[in-house]
Amino acid sequence: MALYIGFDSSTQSLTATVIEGGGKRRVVAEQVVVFDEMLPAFGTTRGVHTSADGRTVTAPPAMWVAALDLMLARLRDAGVDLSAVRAVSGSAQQHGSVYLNARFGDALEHLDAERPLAPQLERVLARPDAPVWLDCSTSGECGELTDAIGGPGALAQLTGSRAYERFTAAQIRKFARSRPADYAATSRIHLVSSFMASVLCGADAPIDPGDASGTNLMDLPRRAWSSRALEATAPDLARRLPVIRDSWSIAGLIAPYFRRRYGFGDAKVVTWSGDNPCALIGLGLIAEGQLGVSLGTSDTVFAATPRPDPDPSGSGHVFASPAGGYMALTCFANGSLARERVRDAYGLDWTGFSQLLQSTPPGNGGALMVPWFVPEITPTVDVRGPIRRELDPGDAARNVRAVVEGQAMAMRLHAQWFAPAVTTIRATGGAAANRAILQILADVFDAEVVQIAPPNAASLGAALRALHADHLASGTPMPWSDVLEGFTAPLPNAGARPRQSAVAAYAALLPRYTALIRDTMDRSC
Ligand code: XUL
Repeated sequence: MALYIGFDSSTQSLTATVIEGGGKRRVVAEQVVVFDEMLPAFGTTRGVHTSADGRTVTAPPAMWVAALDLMLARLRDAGVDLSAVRAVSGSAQQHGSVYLNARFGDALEHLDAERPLAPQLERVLARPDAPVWLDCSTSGECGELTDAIGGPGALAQLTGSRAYERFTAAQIRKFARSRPADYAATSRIHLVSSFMASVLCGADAPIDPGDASGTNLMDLPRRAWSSRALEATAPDLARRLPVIRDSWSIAGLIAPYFRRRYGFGDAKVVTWSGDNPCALIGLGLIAEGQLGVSLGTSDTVFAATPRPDPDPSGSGHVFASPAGGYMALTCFANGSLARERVRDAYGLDWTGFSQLLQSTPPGNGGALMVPWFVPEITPTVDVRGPIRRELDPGDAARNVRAVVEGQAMAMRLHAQWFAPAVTTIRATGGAAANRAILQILADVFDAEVVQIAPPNAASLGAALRALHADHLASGTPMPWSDVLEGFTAPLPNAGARPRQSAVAAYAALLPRYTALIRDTMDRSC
């Protein structure tokens, strides 16, 4: 039996999807470690620490490695034969950066299998907290980086995105300037993905082009660090960054720590990638033509694309795809964060939320919500909302519908630059289990929404990447279509088809929604 593990180290949890890659091709196990609940000592709320003004958002890397220990113990105790694992890979929340001192390499080489990981690695962190993608405290740094490269268009042409607060370049610049002594003591800066891969293989792992695209530091067409962007960011940055290697490269064999403690054999560690690039694979979107929607802590919409052409409006991103080629993506910070705020405000659970959603008509009788509960990424605004029109804050049912409709209409608007006409949407993420939410997406996009069987496309995508890379490294390469076979087919009788009366209601509502966003932005400037 040949097993492959895909991890997803995301904002609120660590997921592992274990697949059998031989003749049977099936998901063997899926486990989730929820940070707040299962690792309460780290004191996170929804996986992060947030400053009083809501702008600085960090998470402790020690928590992510503690979750890895917990996860492997759970997989072993659930009867997964870890000695049969041929390769592991992973997906991680994008943009976050981990700052390590000169003792990092030595600590990785000498991990004691009798003791847990977190206390052994805490002392190698040059800062105990890592800035994560929800951080929006670096507007000044973004402006400086943009000016140094010659404007937002030039930076997007070079790196795939204009400067974004959460992207790694702005975060590194802020750290280097505000804490120069700690920056001087930092010998290595990893992304969450390459940090986790380094721990697994016991040595510095490379960064893949998919996740490096979320740094504003990589020359996207060349898939190599851009010396201009590095110089504009912080002094002596090149020697602090790991190398960029193909997403299918082998970072190393799994470290002795994991062999002794959990019973792994010679498992390969395949370079990790970002959660969105991995979700692209896990949803089976290796060729152009279909749209992926991930309804997680962030909501993202994405699709494979052959060329690295940036969004002309400047609000989306182009990333390298881990299958080769590129992916276009738009990210919204107010994903499940906004849905949960509405659910909690009316004292509902998810069943109650769905019931109320189904009790109201498409278009909500004209009631609208722009669901900006935390500062939004797309469009980039610091407005705290939500903003309501013709919507009574006391009306639970209409507020539930308004948050989901507002999110779906925002996705439609901001996916237009790369997907003007969509026929099929592949959905993943926690909220994709909710049929009523999928129905709204189908009606707003006038497209069929399908679901794949494993609930977490990012960890499945990581497992599939491990399978693909293992075959390549073993001299038996497998085309992507064969890798995906049996794993990413749409589930029968799931998902949603557009209903023409609802499609018409949203076609009428969309211009009003666009005007409401424009009005709000004009007032906030
Ligand atoms: C993408 C982004 C988020 C994180 C969430 O640009 O910021 O989707 O990757 O994990």
